[in-house]
Amino acid sequence: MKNRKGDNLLGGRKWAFVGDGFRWGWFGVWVGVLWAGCGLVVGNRWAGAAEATGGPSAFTDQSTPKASAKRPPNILFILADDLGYAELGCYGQQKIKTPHLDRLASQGMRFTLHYSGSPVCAPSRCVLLTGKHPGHAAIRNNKEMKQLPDEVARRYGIEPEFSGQQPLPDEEITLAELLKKAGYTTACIGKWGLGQFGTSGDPNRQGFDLFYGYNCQRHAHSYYPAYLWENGRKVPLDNDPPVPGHAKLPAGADPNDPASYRPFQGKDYAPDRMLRRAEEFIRQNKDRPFFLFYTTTLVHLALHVPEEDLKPYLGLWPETPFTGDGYTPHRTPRAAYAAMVSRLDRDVGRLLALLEELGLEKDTIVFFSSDNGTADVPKEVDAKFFQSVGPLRGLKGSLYEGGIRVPMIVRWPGKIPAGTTTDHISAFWDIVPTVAELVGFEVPAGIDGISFAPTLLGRAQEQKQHEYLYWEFPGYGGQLAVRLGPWKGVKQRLQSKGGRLGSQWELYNLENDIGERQNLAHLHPEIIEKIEQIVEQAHRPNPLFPMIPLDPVE
Ligand SMILES: [Ca+2]
Repeated sequence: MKNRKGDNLLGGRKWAFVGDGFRWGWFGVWVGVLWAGCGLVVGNRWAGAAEATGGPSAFTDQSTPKASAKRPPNILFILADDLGYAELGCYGQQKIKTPHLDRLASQGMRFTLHYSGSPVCAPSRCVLLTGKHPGHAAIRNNKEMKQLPDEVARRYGIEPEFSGQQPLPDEEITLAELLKKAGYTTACIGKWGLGQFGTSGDPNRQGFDLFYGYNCQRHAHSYYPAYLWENGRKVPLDNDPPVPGHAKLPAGADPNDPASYRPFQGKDYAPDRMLRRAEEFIRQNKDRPFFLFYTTTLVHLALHVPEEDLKPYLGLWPETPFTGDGYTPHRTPRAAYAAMVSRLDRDVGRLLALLEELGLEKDTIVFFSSDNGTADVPKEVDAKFFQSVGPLRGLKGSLYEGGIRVPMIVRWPGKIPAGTTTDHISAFWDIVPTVAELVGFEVPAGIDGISFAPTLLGRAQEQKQHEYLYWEFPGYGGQLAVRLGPWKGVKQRLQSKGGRLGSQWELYNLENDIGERQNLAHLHPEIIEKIEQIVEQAHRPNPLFPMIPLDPVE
């Protein structure tokens, strides 16, 4: 089902209100506050569902397959890392093979206008898990902890260089906490980045029964580390010595000799471990509702991929060896990157095959997305060669479309029409209310998302719309972006001296300028004015992540 494109135009009826009491007299169209909650379903249909084995439940939709009548749907949310908008075949990729994800799209719904929570890792995940937009979220940048309390570092054996990121505060309510309350068994397997063990951001304190993988994002730069974590316990990996995430080819080493790169090839590949743990978790919980947040590190750098995955791409394209500085070197960076994307695809295929084997396909809603656009490091990732973000402008770290527009595929056999595409404009802050509506639990007050469950379930006419989408990002020079109907306002370099002296809004009409090439700001001062009002309304100061110049400088 394809939404009618015209419906998304500014001033069209679909542009409902997000904030309370926030009104536009836009083109004289008054659309009113059309809703007072985000797909809010009162009551907790599944409280205690884990205990209910086969008894009657409230989930009695006659169209539901028999197995589903017994249980609420599992949620498998697969979040790729740094996967660009056009790196999957089903999103137009020509060079890299992704058959499993293409098949997933053919069995579900593919979103063409879905946005991540931020152009970098940690804040994007915070937005996804809390349902608060980037001007309201607790975490707004990748902020590393300089030092953990000694007691915490000692108790868990955390090395100073892997102290983790700014912890998610206790008071934030995550999707995992909500699902746990609704009777789900919950796991995050992959990369965390929202606070070390023993802090308020400990995944076990944020609703996850099981955490397995990398806590610190810096630790995750190596795919051949010395260990991963299972909850607060280190699980040793067979990498002796472990491969670092960052290194240069040694002086004098021949960049064309494969042997020069051996030190950067480990033995025990972390994605293998994470996949196996995920399969184990699914098997262990096949008879009760589970939420698996599978946050694979693929396809984030470094360029670490096993030989067997690399082989199909070797010799296909001209290569310039990457010898450093940056992440670790690779002799064939194009082949390595393509292999990592295909490896991600293979791992997704394994998880889907397991659902099929266990007869859980119809009982499991599968989401697939990416936390931000393709990495902006041309010697390591040739985004131009791969056309990694298609016609979009910008890459990871940028609030142009290429940094934040991401793939989103959702499959629920028998519920979500197969092989469909939607241009519903949605973002990571919509995930909490969407899952809430699909599963049937109450969303916390004060979140910003709008459930896109109506779109998924083929009731697009009931779909409520965002009036605008707002991003602020204090990193990469400081940026703001607002999507308002077809319009996109972008402000860059806010924290440079030039920015403080008056960084200017750029304005693009995405309906006919998807590449954000033609700045129309000078022609539409009235839209710039609206955008500035939105910034004023949407931005809420966060002392940990000051947004200069919106927040007063100390
Ligand atoms: Ca990322």
